[in-house]
Amino acid sequence: MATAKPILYGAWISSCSHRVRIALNLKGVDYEYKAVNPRTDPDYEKINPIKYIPALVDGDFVLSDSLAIILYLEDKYPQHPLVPKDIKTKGLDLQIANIVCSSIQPLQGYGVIVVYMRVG
Ligand SMILES: N[C@@H](CCC(=O)N[C@@H](CS)C(=O)NCC(=O)O)C(=O)O
Repeated sequence: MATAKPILYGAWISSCSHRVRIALNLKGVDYEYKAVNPRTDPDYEKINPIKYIPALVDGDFVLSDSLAIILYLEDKYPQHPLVPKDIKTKGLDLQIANIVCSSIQPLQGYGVIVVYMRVG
């Protein structure tokens, strides 16, 4: 029996979604892409109650957060590894990834921009 393809929920404007699409494509995973507006699509809240993209649906398993999804994909699809074996290189790679995910990207998010535009 064929296994269902994983489904990635994302949006064209979302760099977090792009990260996961790049990982899926580098690994050659056959997946379905569904574009959503996480703020206005009422059905999306049922998939990811915190209403953030991306989210990956793999069978009955739902995972959100781009880095968590990428590390899940790395374990599930070991072909074309994304994470180095060398622990120092791996540490530095995760450092860069976390700076992007936690220190740079959130400042460009809708929430921050909307608050800044109201206050500034
Ligand atoms: N740490 C999360 C951040 C997710 C995130 O900020 N997603 C943005 C799009 S890139 C989002 O869904 N924003 C919706 C909103 O601000 O309402 C990740 O890396 O996936």
